[in-house]
Parts: sequence; structure tokens; C-alpha cells
Amino acid sequence: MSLHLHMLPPSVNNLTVRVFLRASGLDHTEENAWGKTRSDEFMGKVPAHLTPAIETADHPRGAMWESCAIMMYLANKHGLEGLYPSDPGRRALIDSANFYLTGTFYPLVSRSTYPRLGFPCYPGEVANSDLGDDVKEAARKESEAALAEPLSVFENYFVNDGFIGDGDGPSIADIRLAATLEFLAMNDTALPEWAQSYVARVEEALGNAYSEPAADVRGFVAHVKSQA
Ligand SMILES: N[C@@H](CCC(=O)N[C@@H](CS)C(=O)NCC(=O)O)C(=O)O
Repeated sequence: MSLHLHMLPPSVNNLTVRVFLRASGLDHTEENAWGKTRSDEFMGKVPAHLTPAIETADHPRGAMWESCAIMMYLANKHGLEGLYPSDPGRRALIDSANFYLTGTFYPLVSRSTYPRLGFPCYPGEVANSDLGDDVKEAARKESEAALAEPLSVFENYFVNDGFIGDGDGPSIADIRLAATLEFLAMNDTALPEWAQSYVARVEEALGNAYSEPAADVRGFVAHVKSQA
């Protein structure tokens, strides 16, 4: 079975699946999708034009996207019990963390960091409007301040000084959260201490599987900050 990943190196959505594929040891190839996501060829396979996206022949449509769904699919398919335990309670914690991240936390992450990263913001958002720079910065700051609440939920409910899903090592939800926290280096508010130790704990447990692709995001963030 061949497994091909389309990815964008500076993106934390993509970092998630890049780390997961390395941590799981699944044989795969990787291709930089920069400038290709809106091509007929790419959209013929991935109509949402989103990365990360995988191509694998035995998937019902041959290709799929959404970082968490990709990890769930591949973990289910290959029985990756350590990364995605089948125990219903532990799995519930992991699924809940991932859905909370993509549904509630990530929109605040993108609204606070994308304007500074120079990434496109979503239609209808203040950053994507004709409003003045002061209004846009006020909206960005508001999103940055609103991150405190979900961060505290991750700290006290999901992470609890350990890993999400209460295992001995990182789960797919830890990969998703640690990768996402990388972008918060763009904000004025320092990453809380618990979150700094958490990312370090996930990185230590995963080793190069985390550090190697994370270097692309960290390098990009450092470059953008050096230009500010
Ligand atoms: N919720 C999705 C978000 C994916 C996403 O926003 N991908 C962006 C890069 S961060 C993308 O590929 N954009 C290219 C495009 O829209 O053409 C996930 O977690 O995978």
C-alpha cells in the first residue's frame, strides 16, 4: 500500500500529520503542495483544496484531508493502539480534545496569528475586511486574549501534567495540540509555563519524529518575527 502526503511545511495543521506519520513509522512519501492546491489536478483528488491531504489507493475516494481525520483513519487502519487507544473512555478524551481544538481553539489561534504570519484569513473575518489597521489589530488582540480560556481547559481537563487520553506517551491529540501551540510564539502573550513543558514533554517522547518537521514551522515563525 502506498501512502503519499501533500503538505505545506510552515503550517501546524500539516505539522500534525507529518509528526504522526513519523511517530507511527508508516512508510510514506511527502510532497510540498505550495502553489498546487488550487490546480485542477489537486482539486480533482482533494476538492476542498486543503492540506494536509493523503492519497492512498484503498481509501474509498483515493484521497482525504483534515489532519485529525487522517490520523484517526490511519491509526484505525493500522491498529496504532499507543497513539489512538481503542478503550472507549481514553478514546473519548482524545476525540473530545481534537474536536475542541479544531472547533473552538483553532479559530482563535488563526485569528490571532494568521495576520502576523501573513496567511490568508477567512472570508467575513475582520482581518479579511476593508476596515482600518487599528480595528484589525483590536480584533486580533481580542482573539489572542480569548485563547486563555481554552488553554486552561487543555491544561486542567485534558493534559493534567501528562498526556491527552491518560496514556504513558503522546496520543494523536497530543500531536495535534503540541503542533498547534507552535504558532502561539507569534503572539504577544507568552506561552504559559505548563504549555512550554508540555510541548517539551511531547517532543522528548517523540524525538526526531517531532523535532525534524517542527523545525520547518519554527524556522518560518523565526523568519517572520525577524522581519517584524
Ligand atoms: N482543519 C484543517 C485545516 C486545513 C487547512 O486550513 N489547510 C491550509 C493550510 S494550513 C491549506 O492547505 N490551504 C491551502 C488552500 O486553501 O488552498 C486540518 O486540520 O487539516
